[in-house]
Amino acid sequence: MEQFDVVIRNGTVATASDIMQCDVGIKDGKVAMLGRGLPAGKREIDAAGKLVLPGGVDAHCHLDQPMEEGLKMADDFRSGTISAACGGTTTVIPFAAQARGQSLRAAVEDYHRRAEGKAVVDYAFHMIISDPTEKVLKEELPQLIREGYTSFKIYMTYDDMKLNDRQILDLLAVARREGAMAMIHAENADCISWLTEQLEAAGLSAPKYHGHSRPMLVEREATHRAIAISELVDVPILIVHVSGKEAIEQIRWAHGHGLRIYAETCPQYLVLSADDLDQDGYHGAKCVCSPPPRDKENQQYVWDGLADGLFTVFSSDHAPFRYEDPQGKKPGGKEVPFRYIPNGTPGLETRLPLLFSEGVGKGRIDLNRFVALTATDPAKMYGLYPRKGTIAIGADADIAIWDPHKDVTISNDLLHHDVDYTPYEGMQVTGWPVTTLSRGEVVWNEGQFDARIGRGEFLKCGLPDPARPKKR
Ligand code: DUC
Ligand code: ZN
Ligand code: ZN
Repeated sequence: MEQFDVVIRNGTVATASDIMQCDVGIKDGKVAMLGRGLPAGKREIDAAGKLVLPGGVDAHCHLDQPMEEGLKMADDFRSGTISAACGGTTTVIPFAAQARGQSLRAAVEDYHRRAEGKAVVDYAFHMIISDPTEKVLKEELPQLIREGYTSFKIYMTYDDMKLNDRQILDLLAVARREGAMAMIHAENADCISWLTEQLEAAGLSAPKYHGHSRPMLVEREATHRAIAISELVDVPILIVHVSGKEAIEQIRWAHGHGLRIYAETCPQYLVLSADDLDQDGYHGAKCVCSPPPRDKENQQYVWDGLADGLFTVFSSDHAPFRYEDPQGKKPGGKEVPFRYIPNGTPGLETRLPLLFSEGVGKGRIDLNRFVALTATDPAKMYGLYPRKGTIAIGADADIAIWDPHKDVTISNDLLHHDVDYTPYEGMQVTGWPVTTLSRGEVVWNEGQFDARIGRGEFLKCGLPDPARPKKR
């Protein structure tokens, strides 16, 4: 009888720290052995000429998140996780969002119902807290953290989500006491609403003015305020979707002062720019997301931060709204002023190929850094390591096998999400995941997705080591 269920043979295995020519033996969904000339498996995969990488951990994506009246996300856990798997991602962490007036536990329970029976890869939840009542702060949040929901997002903008500084202080104090990771969307809400009114009064409401309503300054100010609040409470935070220079400068300042401030960025801040919001007609709506894409100089700052360790996490921030959809980018079937365009771009399936091609392929980051940013470090940030995010004995056999030379012209027809466009249409990339294994099961191979819908398992997260306070 074969010792292994699967053996991946002759590939180049890379982790966040090592690169080795070896075979990977998989048994019962786990990596069981690394070595040369392993005995036969029930299934043999020849990875000669290929890269064998940990499956991606996409630690920031939005799937089937309840929206305000009239809007709907295009991807649920089924289409979203299929798209993830076909793009080499084997773990997703979307958001259980609390509506104002809703109990946090009810939001989490509702989100479980949305995921169960649908996910094809494993998933954990972050929470979004929009209503930090006494009950949430004293009972629900501490209890949920202890049950394996060990991270939550705080919004500093959006009328239905934003928290004031006092509320953020209260939540960070809970994060500190319980050991959770707080993620912060840092944009100054009042500046945005004031600028939006000024623009509208001047008749400037086309999609491109979304960018004008959220200049870098509003992100810089909120980033600095979030850093100061984190310093006061003495608890690490993670700033999500950082878009450019001025926010990066604040984070560098914090690092220079010995503060534990982590940062995430996303593909849209590397390869999209304000020009993409300024497409003919209303097409710029496809690239409306917050913070907005900036310019070439800002892109370079983001690249520098990816290369030199300023950023810890590279996520998609997949926020899927169809373009031709009355519940999507054209609410009510109309081309609306920018303030009513739902924010977000799709990108679960293109996250890894874009960073691989533009980053590793063009010599901006090396392969180990690519693995760290896309798999290992997100798993560490959110308490999933070492089960997820690496190739090591005993880890889940979540693996993406890459053809590093495969040339692909990105087209929405190739992708598996339920969105009717990709912002990256027509982009040429080199390198694509050709086979994806989730817990040792081949779910994507040579252009075919094949796995039982609902096979994805919920992951309870441990307390993340990086969330420990400095105790200064
Ligand atoms: N923030 C997100 O994290 N995702 C989509 C839109 C937003 O503002
Ligand atoms: Zn956000
Ligand atoms: Zn998001």
